[in-house]
Amino acid sequence: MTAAPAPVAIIMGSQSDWPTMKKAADMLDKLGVAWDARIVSAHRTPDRLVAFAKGAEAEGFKVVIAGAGGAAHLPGMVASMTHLPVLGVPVQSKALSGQDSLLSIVQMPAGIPVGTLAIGEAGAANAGLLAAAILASNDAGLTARLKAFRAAQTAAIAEKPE
Ligand code: RP5
Repeated sequence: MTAAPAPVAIIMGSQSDWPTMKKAADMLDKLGVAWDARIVSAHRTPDRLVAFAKGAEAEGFKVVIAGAGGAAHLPGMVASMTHLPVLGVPVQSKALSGQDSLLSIVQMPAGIPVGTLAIGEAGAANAGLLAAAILASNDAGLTARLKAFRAAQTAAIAEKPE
């Protein structure tokens, strides 16, 4: 029997983005959603970018999470070549603390959407949650796991500080 393809692609511009983007993978693991991570650079591997974006749907992906830092063209370029939902994660850059990444990703012209998350690890974790929520629209089991995650998160918050 052939295993079903992973529904979520996690792509990033550099190996150096992985510690951030792993937070998306960790969240998807918690929710029982399979993922496949790849390094795809808009600047350093443009042909790989085009091949990935044009082939993502045929590969069986349903959602793309794309993280990049600095002049972060990756999410927008991928979104221009696929109809899959693209979630952009601005990776915290050294020079401008991710403000550059955020503005590069969020300011898409009308017509090519990128769902932009917060800078850094929080954005990556939330991209995992959002990808799961997109997939959950026709997956009752995943909906239940998302609700359980929220309930556990709520239960873990103390009423008073120690
Ligand atoms: C971007 O340049 C990557 O997404 C990364 O955030 C940033 C720095 O890359 P490295 O120089 O660490 O490879 O393309």
